[in-house]
Amino acid sequence: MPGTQRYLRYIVAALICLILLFFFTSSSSYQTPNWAGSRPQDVSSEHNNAQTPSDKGLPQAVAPGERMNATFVTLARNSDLWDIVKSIRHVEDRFNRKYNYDWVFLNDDDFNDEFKKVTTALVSGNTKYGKIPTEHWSFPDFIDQDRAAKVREEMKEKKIIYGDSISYRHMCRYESGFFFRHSLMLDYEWYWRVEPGIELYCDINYDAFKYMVDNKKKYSFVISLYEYVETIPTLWDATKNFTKHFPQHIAKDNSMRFISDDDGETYNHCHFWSNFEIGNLNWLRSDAYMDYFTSLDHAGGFFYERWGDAPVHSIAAALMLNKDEIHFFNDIAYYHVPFTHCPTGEAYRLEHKCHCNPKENFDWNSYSCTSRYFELNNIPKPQGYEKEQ
Ligand SMILES: Nc1nc2c(ncn2[C@@H]2O[C@H](COP(=O)(O)OP(=O)(O)OP(=O)(O)O)[C@@H](O)[C@H]2O)c(=O)[nH]1
Ligand SMILES: [Mg+2]
Repeated sequence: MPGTQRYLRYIVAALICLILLFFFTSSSSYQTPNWAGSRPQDVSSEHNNAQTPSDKGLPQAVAPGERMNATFVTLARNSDLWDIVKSIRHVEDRFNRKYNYDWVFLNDDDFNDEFKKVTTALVSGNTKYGKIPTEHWSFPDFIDQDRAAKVREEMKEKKIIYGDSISYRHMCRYESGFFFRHSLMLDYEWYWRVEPGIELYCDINYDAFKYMVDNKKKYSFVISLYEYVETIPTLWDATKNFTKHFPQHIAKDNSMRFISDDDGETYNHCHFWSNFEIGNLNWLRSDAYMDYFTSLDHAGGFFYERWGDAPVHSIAAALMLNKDEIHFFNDIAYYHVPFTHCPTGEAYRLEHKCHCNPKENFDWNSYSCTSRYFELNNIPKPQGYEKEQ
């Protein structure tokens, strides 16, 4: 009997060992292959369907209401692609994904397929691509090319920025007198200019174009500053020549005090920085503006000096529009190298998810002209501006 009992004990112990062995081996073989195998399987099935939850896209948060007859407009080369896509991303994320306005791209060359494909993918509105006619991007016949070449040499020696560039001069002349007449732009009444490499720092939760329409604005800015004097030595003489011949184009309630400290005798070099503009195309197409551009063009300073479109647009707006037709978009927080407009006032910045550093705001810097705009228009400066001076 004791022998039988011992056998039974051996059998029970062996059974227990077998059960334990089965339990351990089966649990590890259950976990390991499934853990290791399930994820690659899931991933590959996602790839097969080419659809992750985010691929399906979030519902579009499109703002209700009417749209203005407006477009974004960008002058660019194919080589600007990877800088303009950054700008588009900012504009879409902060504003246009809710409004879906069109975007016109202009170039003195043909845009290539890559440029068109990538920008079209990013813009929520329709995209249009235009080639600039050669006669809008070349030396007019009344320009003495030898004289222009000599000036470029001199400016190169003086190290004036873009002083030796022909294409920069064509660009400034084009932005001054032609972009609003391009056939693609004729469909629109309002434009918002966007350059490569800009940033928008705050949400824009209303239609800036509609603001312009509803408030009878014609031109707007976010940054103003003094122009580099060497690029425009005779621009003011040419302007005075224009005002003498076309006094009828000067607005009664103009902003002369923004651009001159001596009632028009001399130019103080203040201008609105035109790499950002929201404006009215019909104003630029008006006789008043066109007479100004034509008289400046014949004076030759786009080529014999290096007149920029910023002082040209600004002087025109200051003289030919009434004060209340020019708007400062304090709420459009903006960067174009090297200056930032970051709205003054913490409450606004927090509410609009701004990501600019208020210490970098240029508005109240001594090199900015924006204080003059506030004073001229009797607008109180925002609370806290002193701390940003
Ligand atoms: N198609 C075309 N576009 C140009 C040319 N030169 C400049 N642009 C565009 O004209 C606008 C102004 O040129 P920018 O080079 O930005 O001039 P800027 O703003 O004075 O100077 P930075 O931005 O500091 O270089 C931008 O939208 C450029 O993409 C050109 O030769 N051809
Ligand atoms: Mg630029």
